[in-house]
Amino acid sequence: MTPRPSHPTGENTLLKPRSTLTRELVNLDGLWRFALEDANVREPWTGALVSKLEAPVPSSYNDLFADQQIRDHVGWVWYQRTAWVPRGWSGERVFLRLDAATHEGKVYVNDVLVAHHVGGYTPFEADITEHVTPGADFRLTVGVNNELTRATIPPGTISVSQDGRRQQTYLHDFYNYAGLARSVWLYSKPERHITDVTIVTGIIGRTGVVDYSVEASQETKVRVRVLDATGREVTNAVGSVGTLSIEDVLLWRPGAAYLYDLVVELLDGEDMVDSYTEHFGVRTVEVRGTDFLINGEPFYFTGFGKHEDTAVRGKGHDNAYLVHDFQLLDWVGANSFRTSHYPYAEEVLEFADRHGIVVVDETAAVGLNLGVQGGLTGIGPQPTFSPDTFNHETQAAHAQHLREVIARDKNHPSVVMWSIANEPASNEDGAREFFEPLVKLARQLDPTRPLTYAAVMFATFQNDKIADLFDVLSINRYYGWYVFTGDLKTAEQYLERDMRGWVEAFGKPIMMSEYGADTMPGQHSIWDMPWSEEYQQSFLDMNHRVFDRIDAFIGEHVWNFADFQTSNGIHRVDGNRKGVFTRDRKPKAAAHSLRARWTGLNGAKPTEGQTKAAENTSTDVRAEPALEGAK
Ligand code: GCB
Repeated sequence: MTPRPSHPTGENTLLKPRSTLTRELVNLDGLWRFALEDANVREPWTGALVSKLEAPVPSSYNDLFADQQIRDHVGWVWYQRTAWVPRGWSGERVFLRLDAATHEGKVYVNDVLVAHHVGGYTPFEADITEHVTPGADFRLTVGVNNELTRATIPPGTISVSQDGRRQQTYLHDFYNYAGLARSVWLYSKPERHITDVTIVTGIIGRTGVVDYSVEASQETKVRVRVLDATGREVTNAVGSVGTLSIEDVLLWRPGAAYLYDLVVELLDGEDMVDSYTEHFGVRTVEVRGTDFLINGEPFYFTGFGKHEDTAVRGKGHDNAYLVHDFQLLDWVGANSFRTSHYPYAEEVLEFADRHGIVVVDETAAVGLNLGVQGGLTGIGPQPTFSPDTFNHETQAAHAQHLREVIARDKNHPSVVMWSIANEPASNEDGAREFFEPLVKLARQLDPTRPLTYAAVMFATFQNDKIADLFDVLSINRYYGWYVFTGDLKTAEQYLERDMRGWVEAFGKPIMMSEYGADTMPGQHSIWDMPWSEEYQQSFLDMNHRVFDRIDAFIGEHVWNFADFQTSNGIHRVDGNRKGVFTRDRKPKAAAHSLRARWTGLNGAKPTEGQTKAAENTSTDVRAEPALEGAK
């Protein structure tokens, strides 16, 4: 087996490739030759990949072919195409950038391995100048491996079946789609070039304060200019680190985005050596008491946990779905979403920046929890955090992933909070030792944004070991679905007691990061019948009654925006059906009731006038919840 590098090869920059005055960009999406690895299709790459199959980029490969072996494949697959280096690029440095290779990627230019990266949802690049010739073509071969292990984020386990097939299991329900699900780029940069730009904004009165810092491949004079949305220069400065002021600033606000451009130029005397433009918005984010403030004003999150998931293309990025999903978010009155359970394609964040949708940016650390398989108790047969289970190697992979996510997404105004894990075993011994250094690292990498993690049902306000390290309590709860199924009255009492317990124990803002009920469109009932469209509505209404009674509540993200594909399991009929929209984005009845609630709220905290007082507000609960049927 080839060694697994712990960090991207090449320059450690995750700046999105853009065409500018000094940089050119060639998109390499399209149909590539494709094959599973076998005795003939494998490294070293010294020739053509011989296969009848072609796979589109960007797309996951799993659902494309009528072949179970491909869908269930565990290991490497290979993609190949020919690419041309434009002849005008002589004297420039030539780079390849893969926006994602899920979960491990290797890149060959002709016969040379130029990049190797682990981590399926973050980009990596390689400087291939020495291996290509402007005006000539080259053979580009990309290997992608979908294996999840204890040393990957997300984690998983590989076993071998009795008949010798390798099988992948993992600790999250969404399907482990793999392949080149995001774009591939060939691009040029000048010899001396900008490698990183960081922008942090503040507001003093009517002035926007913009702290910037620029890194370059060689020390060179730096000039920065701020342009407003009409392209007019509003301020400028010289120096690689500095502060700019924008008088009468137009703020980036939820629902009313306004973006400026920071044009960064490297100068040699008066000659421009390199130029790169980063878009940014001026806004502040702060947690104060039990409020989440954007630009100093309390913000109430309405929206969803989403997935990158559509039929056939799996997690393949698709601009038509991007536009349509945001239209539906707007239609339903959602002001935000969480990138559950991995960082999404950069196009999604850029779209959110432009359209004023607020994002909780989550890492791919989903499933650091062996207890979820433990059923009734939530304590698995093995402890989650131990030398034999999730250990220093897992933690190192998580840390590296955090570095890459924050490096990639730090300048997006839409991103207001990092969620560093989904449903870890925060109730188990070892959780604090695992997470405390990661929290510290995240705060070093980005001191400006609040931190959260989504807490699993088994982590309660009494046994959770890490919540005090974070700024916002994000709670995933399924009262009325996995517990008290069909009994919303009891569910309401337990939910309220649970939420009030967190608020009293930690005194922090709290949001529901997941609540939802599987629903078959077309299933109807006059009773509280799970799976019916009416039950999904009543389930959400019950949750909202509780949220509206608790002052510290700062938001609600329904699980899930749309139905999505899962691994095989008896809980699932063609995937997870907790979508408020179907997988092809048709509204279930709950979409209409959410719309009525959220368009009324308009991003503000619910007030008494906006919500009906609950009929039954009693929190006198006698029995302990039976966790029977819990996942
Ligand atoms: C959860 C997970 C989410 C699942 C969901 C469910 O708690 O965070 O990934 O899809 O439950 O529907 O079971």
